[in-house]
Amino acid sequence: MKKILTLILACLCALAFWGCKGSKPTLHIYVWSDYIAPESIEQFEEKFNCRVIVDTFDKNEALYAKIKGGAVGYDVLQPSSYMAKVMFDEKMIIPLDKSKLPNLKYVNPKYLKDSAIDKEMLYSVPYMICYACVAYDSNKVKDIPQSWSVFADSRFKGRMTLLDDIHETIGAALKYNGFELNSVDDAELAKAKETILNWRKNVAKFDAEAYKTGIATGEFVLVHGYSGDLAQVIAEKPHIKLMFPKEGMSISCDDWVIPQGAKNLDLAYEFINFMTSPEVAVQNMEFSQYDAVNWKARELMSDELKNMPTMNIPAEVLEKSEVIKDLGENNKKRYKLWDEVKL
Ligand code: N2P
Repeated sequence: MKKILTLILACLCALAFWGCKGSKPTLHIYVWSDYIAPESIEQFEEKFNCRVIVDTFDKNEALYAKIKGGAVGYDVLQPSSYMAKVMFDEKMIIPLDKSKLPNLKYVNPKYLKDSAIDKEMLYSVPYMICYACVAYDSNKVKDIPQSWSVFADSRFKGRMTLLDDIHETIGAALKYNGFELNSVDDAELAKAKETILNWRKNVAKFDAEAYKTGIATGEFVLVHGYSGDLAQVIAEKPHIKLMFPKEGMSISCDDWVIPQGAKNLDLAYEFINFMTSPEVAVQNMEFSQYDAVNWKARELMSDELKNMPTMNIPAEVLEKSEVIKDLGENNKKRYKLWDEVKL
């Protein structure tokens, strides 16, 4: 009996030893969907002998609520810049040690100077720029204006979607009315509400994820969506076209940040640095069709990507487009409006 017990103990010790030897550090990241090339994740895992677990979200508010609600265990997050600021102000993410991020030298300095919210990259590293625009099925949708007013067109009733995103859809309605994207003026917001209620009569739903499959399969004929995601669809289905409303669009950037309490800090820095290397950044541009905030990666783009409409937005539309900002206390006005207009 004693011998058997000794044998079992020896086996358990051996198993524990091999288990430890075989276990790899695991990096948990929480990011937007369809945004990171699977091969980048594989290359990172191989280079750093680790595993990466990728969880995805489709709204900044979902990310914020999850982390604020106490979700622990993530090492890297990917909020849009205005949400990164909120999270930093609320001490949900940490200031970055830039000595661990040598690839920051590739981040486009013009973007930092002109458009970034965190100009010094104190707590965030920019990843990709995104515009919210419109995609339509050119076989079924003809003669549309280059304007947000297309959502008022009852010809497409029930076959259009608007983004399920407070700042995007309120922003589009404000721009349509000639106001600033980040306006918190009561009269202007009231006008935007009236516009959304008018558009709402014609849209099937507010949606931030299914619109991609919806426009690709013909379920919807016209959708409000994120530029790169829409470009992913048109790369496969050339009859889907993009429309950049003449009144201007929203511009947002999604950033890498590290949450308070991240368990794998060194690996988190390695991951952000890896994703900011030009070769990996361009791999992700080609995959996601978004525009990386990386001057060197932009030089490495394929001709095919260079020619995509999302890389050639008309200058007059860009001039009227604005970066989404954090509105502080005034966000409450928008949450109230959003509750009143949501289907
Ligand atoms: C990625 C969507 C990111 C756009 N699929 C929102 N900023």
